[in-house]
Amino acid sequence: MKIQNKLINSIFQKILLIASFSVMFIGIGFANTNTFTVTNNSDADGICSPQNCSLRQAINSANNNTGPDVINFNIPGSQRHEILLQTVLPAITDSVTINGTTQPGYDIQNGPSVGINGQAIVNANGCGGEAENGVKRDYPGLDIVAHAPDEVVGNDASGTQIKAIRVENFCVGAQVSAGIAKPGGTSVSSDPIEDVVITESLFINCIANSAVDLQNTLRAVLTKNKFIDNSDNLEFTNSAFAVAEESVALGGQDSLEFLAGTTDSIARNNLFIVLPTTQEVTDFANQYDIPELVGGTLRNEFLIRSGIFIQQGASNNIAEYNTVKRSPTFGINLAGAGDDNIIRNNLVTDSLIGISSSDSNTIIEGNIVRDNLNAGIAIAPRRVSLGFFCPSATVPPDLDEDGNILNCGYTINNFLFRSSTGSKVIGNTIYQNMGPGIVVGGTAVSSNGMKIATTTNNTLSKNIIFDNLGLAIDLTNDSDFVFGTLFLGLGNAWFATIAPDPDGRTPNDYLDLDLGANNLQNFPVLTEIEYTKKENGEETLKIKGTLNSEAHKTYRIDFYSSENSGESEMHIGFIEVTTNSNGDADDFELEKEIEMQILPLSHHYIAATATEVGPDGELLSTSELSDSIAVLGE
Ligand SMILES: [Ca+2]
Ligand SMILES: [Ca+2]
Ligand SMILES: [Ca+2]
Ligand SMILES: [Ca+2]
Repeated sequence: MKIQNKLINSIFQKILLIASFSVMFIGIGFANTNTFTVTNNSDADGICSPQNCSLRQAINSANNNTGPDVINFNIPGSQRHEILLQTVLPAITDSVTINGTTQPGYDIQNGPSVGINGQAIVNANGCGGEAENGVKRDYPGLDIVAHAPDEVVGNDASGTQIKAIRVENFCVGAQVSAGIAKPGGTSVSSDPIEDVVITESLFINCIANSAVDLQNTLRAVLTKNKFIDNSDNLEFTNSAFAVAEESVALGGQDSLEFLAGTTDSIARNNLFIVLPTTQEVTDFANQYDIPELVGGTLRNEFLIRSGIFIQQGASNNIAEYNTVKRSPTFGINLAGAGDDNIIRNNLVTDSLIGISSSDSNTIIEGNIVRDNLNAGIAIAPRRVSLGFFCPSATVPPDLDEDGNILNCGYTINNFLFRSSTGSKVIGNTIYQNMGPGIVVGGTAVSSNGMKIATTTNNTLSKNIIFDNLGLAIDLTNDSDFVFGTLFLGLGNAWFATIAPDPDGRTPNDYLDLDLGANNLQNFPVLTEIEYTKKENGEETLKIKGTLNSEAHKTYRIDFYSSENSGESEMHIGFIEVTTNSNGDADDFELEKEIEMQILPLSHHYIAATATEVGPDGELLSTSELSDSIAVLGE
């Protein structure tokens, strides 16, 4: 009997459990998920009703209704609809999908057909200054925070999606804040937020650290967005597994930044034109209905810097398949960042320097780097000058009328130095740059003349380098050849000092005892090429040479053929040699059958590099390119 009772009780409990699960399921599936449809472009406050609903009312209602909701649009009229906000919208504190593609007449080619405009807020309140209570003025457009400050039980903005919304004329004053969509809230200490998606949206004239500022996000995805004339476009801070792809940015002081603590994130298939032409601006403005920019130039060029900027300890990120054009500093810049970032298969053109790194273990691979005003690719130490550095908005700086920092709360007058070691620059195509193809160098020197940071163990291999004004590869100890950054808080200044042709060929020295960029690795000396044509028509080349470097070490000699001397158009093979006690690897020899695939008939010149091989077979510092010798004599 006892057993039977127990069984009955158990069955009863199971039924209760199932019943309660059903209630929960119904609760999530039906009772709590609402669709709020915006029916007008007013800025009315309150809550949303089916007949009369502003975007502000829809956000209020979605926030109040715990659990994911949907905000759709059905505003009468086929023209583009603009919601002129008088005050900032309520922060999004609960998961919501704001879907601009639902507005009748939406066409992805024409961009968002609904949008918010913050001009009246900026007109009334100014931007970037300091309010009376000492709190920075923040007027973001769409502010996505983890949850409400009063922590409504169950509220969580994770999973929020913004689709096809035009976001225009907003301003965020505080340093850490975003322009417009800022998941994670106004400071980096806010709670993390997951799975935020921002797609097909258009950000215009948003003055802030960034038009889209992702902080403390996991797995955020930004796809097919457009950015024009913002002071910055897109930033990741303390984020992981984020993706920014298929977006276009015209202007922006840094088009895309991976900042402090950002890891395992990807920027892919984006087009960043840092200094667009008038025609490019006009085309974009016509397509997206920005009449004030037609025939003109961007308004926010004053702080323009790089296309992709990875800094402040961001590690293990990837930038791939992006096109970066016309940066007045660096197309892609890894500066004082974390390590182990990968820059691959990008096209970088018409910038001051195409790709630069002052970090460790950067992989720069398969990029096309051409038509840059100085070097194509530069690996160098970095001197970071910290004049007034305001690292946190919790210490708001005093500003003058022009936004220049008068007092930062605290200041650091110091220089930071950073070496650049262990990078792999492999398989890039580098041509028509106005300086060296690849430059490795710069010994950073302290104010009292001490050499502090040099750049070593960077491997340069299988790069296609031709038609540059400087050397194919230049190792230099020119102490002027350092990259500097001067942080002035909101008044960021930026400088990059680099000589277009740092010091030319660095002579070999006996036993290679000299130090500096890549330890000023000695290059091989090619001595002879033997060309043989056998009776069966088979053609072979024997390339002979010598290397003097450190004693009892192993070096890899890479051979390249080219149409012109001083270039490396095609990698044709390599051998490893070991030096004796005099540092000599005499009379090494590479024998190669000539095949069209490996040596086109026009390739009359052979040159080589030497790369130190470490004890475990790892490739370390690479030399400059040797003098070329002609295959068949001159
Ligand atoms: Ca909700
Ligand atoms: Ca040199
Ligand atoms: Ca040397
Ligand atoms: Ca040396």
